[in-house]
Amino acid sequence: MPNLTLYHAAPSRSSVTLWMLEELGEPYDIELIKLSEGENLKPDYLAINPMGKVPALKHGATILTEVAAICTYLADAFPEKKLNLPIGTPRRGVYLKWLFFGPGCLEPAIIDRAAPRKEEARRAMLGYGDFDTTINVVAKALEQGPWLMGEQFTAADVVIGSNIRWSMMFKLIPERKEFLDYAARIAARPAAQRAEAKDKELGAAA
Ligand SMILES: N[C@@H](CCC(=O)N[C@@H](CS)C(=O)NCC(=O)O)C(=O)O
Repeated sequence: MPNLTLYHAAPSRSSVTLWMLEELGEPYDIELIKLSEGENLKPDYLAINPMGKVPALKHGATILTEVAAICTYLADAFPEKKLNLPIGTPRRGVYLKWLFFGPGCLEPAIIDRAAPRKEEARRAMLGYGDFDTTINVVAKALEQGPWLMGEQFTAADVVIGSNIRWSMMFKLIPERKEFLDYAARIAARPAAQRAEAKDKELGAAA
């Protein structure tokens, strides 16, 4: 029986962790949570994630939540898969920066742009500052490529790459060459294709 179980709704933010698991290539189980039926708010699931959100990951006796934390954790737990920059690697700091930049800056910048607040917050109050700066910072980091950390594809690309992909799909970010090329490179990855196909199948069955 696989030691890894993903609590997942297809498609949703947990699809990012599904992709990460496919990149990892370790066996895993999926426990589907039907958001439309409020299964995420039932006591059984709240015992797993009291936030009532997917994803959650069970690894042995460890349960953790939050997309970027799960991706960071998996990359570190299976270092032989080379999806992390291990402790002691000088550029691990930059790698961690991108893992935190996803949920801390890029995602909130995109969501705030898509669903603006009635009263705009001051730039200094927002962790991401402003949308244009955030987008420019990511575009600059992708200028050289192929991946955020250069030649090595890492968990940071799963986190940031997922944000870029869905926000391009919904036309929430500018169609810059850096993003188009990055999204095309991601789309060509067999693990991303497997995760997408699995999600379609699970979504259709639900
Ligand atoms: N900060 C969380 C966000 C997770 C999240 O918002 N998940 C959505 C699916 S896209 C969810 O579970 N929504 C159900 C609900 O809020 O009722 C993470 O990064 O894992």
